Amino acid sequence: LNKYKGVIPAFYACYDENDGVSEERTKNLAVYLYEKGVKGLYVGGSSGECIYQSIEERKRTLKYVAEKMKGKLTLIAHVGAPSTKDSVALAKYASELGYDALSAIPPIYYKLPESSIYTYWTKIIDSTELPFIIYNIPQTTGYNLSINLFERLLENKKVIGVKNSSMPALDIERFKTIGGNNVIVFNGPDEQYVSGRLIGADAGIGGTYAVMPELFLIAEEYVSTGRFADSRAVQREINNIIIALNSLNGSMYAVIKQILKIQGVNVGSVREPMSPVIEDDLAKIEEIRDNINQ
Ligand code: HMN
Repeated sequence: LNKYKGVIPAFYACYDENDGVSEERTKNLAVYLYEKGVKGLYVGGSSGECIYQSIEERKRTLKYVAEKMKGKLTLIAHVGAPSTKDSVALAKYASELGYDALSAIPPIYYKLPESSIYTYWTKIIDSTELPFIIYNIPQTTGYNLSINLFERLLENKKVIGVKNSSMPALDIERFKTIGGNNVIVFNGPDEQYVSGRLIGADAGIGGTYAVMPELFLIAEEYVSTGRFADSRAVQREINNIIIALNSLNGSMYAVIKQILKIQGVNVGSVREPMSPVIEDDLAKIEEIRDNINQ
């Protein structure tokens, strides 16, 4: 499981000027992150605006990233979609492309019983030979992975981990304690990277890593070498930046993309109903960018 241990940015949706998925920009972002020294990429998740994209667009993003990074980075494909049918189609496609692992949120919108959630995840898992990482993100899906369902899913040897984005660090501790060494637990909340790692997460996947990979890589180095006071100081810096990213008019991802653009990696803006950045905020965005790089 070592290939999953490290800093894994959640990959962004990369659009052209007409809001279409851009091959060139997708590949550029992948190369940019590779050169920063990250361990892998989590493609097509929340940060990938998966819920706003057609299955065709999601397939194209999966393809472009694989074409550039297969064999170089650990590639995790997020394949969760509203219907089981679409999720399975994405899973099969990611498997053909040579992804290392699959991941999926639980079913969204309708409140389904745990038996349906179990069947949903299991059908995705059964559709390919790839390992599977459960994605728990109750604040957006409305479902919080129960210990009972977690244990049931772990009976399937293809389930190798959980990406936990709920805020209680306790959840990470529980999943790690129950999963043990055969299961990899990913920290989800970037604001708690250091605490997540200390309480049991083996690695991290996050939506703000790509705009400040150096900071997460340093935090990881400090945690793994026992320099806890230093790791806390880096976490404070990270949190100041995340709070600033969320203090403007555009959605956090729009602000992040504007910063990437200033740095020479243009991945377009966000898809509506997420809001783009506004002219009045551009100077403040420059300031955030300077804080990241100081
Ligand atoms: C993904 O699936 O693309 C992200 O990794 C999801 C991730 O856990 C993010 N959580 C949410 O979006 C709710 C965090 O990385 C989040 O972006 C970060 O903690 C800033 O709040």
